[in-house]
Amino acid sequence: MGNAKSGAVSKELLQDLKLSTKFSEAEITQWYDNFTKQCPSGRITPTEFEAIYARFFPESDAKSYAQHVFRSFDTNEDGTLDFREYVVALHMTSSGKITLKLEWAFSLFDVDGNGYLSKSEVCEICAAIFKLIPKEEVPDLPSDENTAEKRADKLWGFFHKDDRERVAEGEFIDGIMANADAMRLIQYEPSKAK
Ligand SMILES: [Ca+2]
Ligand SMILES: [Ca+2]
Repeated sequence: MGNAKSGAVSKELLQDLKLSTKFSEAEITQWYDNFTKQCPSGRITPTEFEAIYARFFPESDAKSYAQHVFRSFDTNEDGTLDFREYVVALHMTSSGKITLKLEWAFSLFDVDGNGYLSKSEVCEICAAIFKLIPKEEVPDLPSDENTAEKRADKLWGFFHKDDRERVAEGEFIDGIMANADAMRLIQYEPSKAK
């Protein structure tokens, strides 16, 4: 019954996603239904993705952040997000496991994808994150975090590296885990969520 539905998620993909994300079959099927409803083409474009972020951050400029997040999720680098990439993204960002979130954060900061972070990459992502912060919240920020440059300097300081050195994934994760301030600087969550 109902097995004639052409839009169902394939067995192979279901199996693959169950293994790589630990989500249940029911959860994956539910997301697939939502995904195909909201995205009949089966692929999310960068423009659609930016629109989602614009809705989520109505009082700020989320465009460059959305572009970086999109890049970090588009693991096969074909310029769109398919259902598999979407579910893996959900898995990484919604997981309660901090190391998993930080692995994703590392890929977000690793703009050129070479497996290391440079100071300029940290500056670039800190600038994108800073643009997420609504202007009226900026005066309330600590004085060493109230510009994108200061935030990048502070964050870089947690890795104990020279400006010309680079940070490997393990060093990034250790540096963030050891400092609550660092954890705050690599993200921005709207405070007025409710
Ligand atoms: Ca893709
Ligand atoms: Ca890099």
